[in-house]
Amino acid sequence: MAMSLKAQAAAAALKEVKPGMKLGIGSGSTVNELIRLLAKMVDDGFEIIGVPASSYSEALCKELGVPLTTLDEAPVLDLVIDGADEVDPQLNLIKGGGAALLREKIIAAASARMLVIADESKVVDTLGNYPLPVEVVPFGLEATRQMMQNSFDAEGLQGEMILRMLGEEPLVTDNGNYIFDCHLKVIRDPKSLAKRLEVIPGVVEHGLFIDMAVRAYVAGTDEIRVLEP
Ligand code: DER
Repeated sequence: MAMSLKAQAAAAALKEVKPGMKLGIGSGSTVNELIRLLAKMVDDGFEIIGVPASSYSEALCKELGVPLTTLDEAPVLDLVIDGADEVDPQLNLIKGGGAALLREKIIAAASARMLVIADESKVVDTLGNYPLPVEVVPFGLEATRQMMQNSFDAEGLQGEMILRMLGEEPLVTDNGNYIFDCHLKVIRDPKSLAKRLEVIPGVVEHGLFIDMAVRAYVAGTDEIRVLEP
């Protein structure tokens, strides 16, 4: 059976994984394909140790036998491979669709290199059509919302902020926080917006990954493209 686009992108990125590497493993459905392929390599004797970026990735790695450690045991990683919700030409990303953005960014920052794996639907000219996830502390939520709105206004951005729900309750991340999904449509200056969000006390982290990814493996219907900034 032909490999899915996500699996093809994952297989291409896995060529950069060398035996004995400490590998950051992101989160999401494309990363799940990576984990499945990685588990087959481990079954064939490939030596690797992974640090998962979400409880979902951790559970799948454990289920399939991918050896794991923690960032406390391995604070410097050789490589991280992760998905994205949007990828622009500079390889700036929007991430967080799966609510794992804080751990994903911590692991990406601890990794020497970050690779992105995605199908071609994620590639955009300008970030923002995908709602920007922002992880916030539950305390003072409405004050934080107002400060975020001020940041958007200062950037000339319009957009609704929607508290991400899980059923009837706000979704709680692996770190005990909430997420606002910000429907900004077009983010002309992601770096500037990132800086404005980072100074808001109630903002824990945002889903703009700026100047972090060094290569993206993008699976299209008839080819794998390798994008670099
Ligand atoms: O939530 C995340 O950051 C995921 O990596 C997301 O950006 C990609 O998820 P997908 O591979 O399921 O599309």
